Amino acid sequence: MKTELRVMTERPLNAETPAAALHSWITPNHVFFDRNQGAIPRRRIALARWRLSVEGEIRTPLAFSFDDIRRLPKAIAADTLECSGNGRSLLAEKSAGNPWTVGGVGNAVWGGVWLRDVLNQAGLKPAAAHVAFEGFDRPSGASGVKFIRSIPLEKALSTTLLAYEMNGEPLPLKHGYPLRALALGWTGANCVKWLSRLTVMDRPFAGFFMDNVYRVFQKGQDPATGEKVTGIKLKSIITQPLAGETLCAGTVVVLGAAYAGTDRVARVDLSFDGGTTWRAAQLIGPDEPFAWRQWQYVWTGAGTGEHTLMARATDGRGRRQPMQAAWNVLGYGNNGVREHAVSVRIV
Ligand SMILES: Nc1nc2c(c(=O)[nH]1)N[C@H]1C(S)=C(S)[C@@H](COP(=O)(O)O)O[C@H]1N2
Ligand SMILES: [Mo]
Repeated sequence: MKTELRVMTERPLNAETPAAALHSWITPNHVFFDRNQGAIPRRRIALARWRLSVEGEIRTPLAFSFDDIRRLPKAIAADTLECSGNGRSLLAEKSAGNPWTVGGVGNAVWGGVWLRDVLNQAGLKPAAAHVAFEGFDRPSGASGVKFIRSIPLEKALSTTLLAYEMNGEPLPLKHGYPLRALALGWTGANCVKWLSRLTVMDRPFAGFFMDNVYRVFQKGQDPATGEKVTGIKLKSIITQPLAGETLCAGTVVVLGAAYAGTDRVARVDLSFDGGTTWRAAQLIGPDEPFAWRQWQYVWTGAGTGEHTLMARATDGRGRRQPMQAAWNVLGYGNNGVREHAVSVRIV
């Protein structure tokens, strides 16, 4: 079984989790996908040197030491993190960017503090409306544009975590040591790693990583007018059997995971006939907000031949995963049922 990351680019490091390592509810840290716009810091910063500065539309500018952060009430949250471009290479029409298949996603239990506890210490001014996050990773390329991203204050004050632990371990260097943001249920781009500065603003941060990318737009459209990528889209993936596997006729256990960003997964249905008929899968395992839900279906009487397995999720509001994803220039949010179908041979 292949359980090593599939590296797409080395510099910066972009690598996806193999489908075979997406079986468990918790994605182990060593196979968790890597997505970087710039260089991963070479070594762990000394905690004594690290500071998180809080600036902007606040009453008291503050610089938190790591101990200051640790002294705040501890928060624990499960969160399935997905890169906005995950699934891009499975789209029927090509789009630019890293060729993710299914593995630009993972689930972890994160430990840290609520962002609201940090912001409340600084005291918000009435004009506060957005929070910008800046990391200390070195930007790549000659342009030297830093990965700075902002989220609306409402999200920042409700369900945004600043995490220093990932699955019970100190946050690994690659994943943002010592502290990263996690806008729970939102795509990875909203979860800045290696945090060094928070700036409270009266408007969204303007810059390359806000206005040129992480926007859903069509050919000929100005990217800045496209919708911002925020919540992770409703989606279901099949983790067993794997695409291209040869299986024995009889009973086949089909396993997968489904996720809905800030929503809950209400059901998952499977089709073995191209979407004509659907059969309900059983939801199994932990049921936590913002985290994926595992499911299984025991397929009895699987006959010989080529079969295509499709999984379709429905969220808590009754909305169904689309049969085909809505295309956009940068290939964000591919959650199509057909694009994620798995073909196997039964002998
Ligand atoms: N500082 C910083 N934070 C970042 C990035 C980055 O390049 N620099 N990449 C973002 C993107 S696009 C994603 S998908 C997630 C990936 O997190 P991971 O590498 O821990 O899986 O981190 C986000 N946070
Ligand atoms: Mo991403």
